[in-house]
Amino acid sequence: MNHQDIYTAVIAFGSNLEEPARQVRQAAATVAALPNMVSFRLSSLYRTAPVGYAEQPDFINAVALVQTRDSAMALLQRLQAVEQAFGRERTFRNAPRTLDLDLIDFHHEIWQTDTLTLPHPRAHERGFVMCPLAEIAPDYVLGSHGRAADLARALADDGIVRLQEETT
Ligand code: PH2
Ligand code: MG
Ligand code: MG
Repeated sequence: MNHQDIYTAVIAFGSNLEEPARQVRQAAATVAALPNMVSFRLSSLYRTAPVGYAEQPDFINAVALVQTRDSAMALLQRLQAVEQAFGRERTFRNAPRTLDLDLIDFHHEIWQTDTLTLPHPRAHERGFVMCPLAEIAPDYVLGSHGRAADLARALADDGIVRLQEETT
């Protein structure tokens, strides 16, 4: 990995415990300040109905489009360390969480390993990822699934509400 190179990545933020909007804002500030981060652009925050395991509070979700000098694995490890620092406990799949940071895409690389699948295998069917991504990068192409804006349009009424700045 040549450290001069700069890579574009998409990171998804989610929280539904312990003041989720605060968790997401603080996590975004932490990720923006990570080593090797060259630029960081955060979407609005969205209130979203839980997908998967339904008997849990609504989520706050957001997406960041970043540029980094990290490799995909280096960035993933840093994101997992941030999750740990925010008190993430892994109980069961889709369980409520103080902070979930998902690497959605990394420079359009394709990965199929035990530790990393890129692009994220379910992101294209999740409005809580595609709507915020479409807000900041409508033309971003996610693997074979197409443009963020087109994916988001089909998912936009899945219980996803953009928060007003002043009420969050
Ligand atoms: N994350 C999940 C499962 N379900 N639903 C919403 N609305 N937002 C999430 O971030 C989310 C979810 C697994 O990571
Ligand atoms: Mg997730
Ligand atoms: Mg995750």
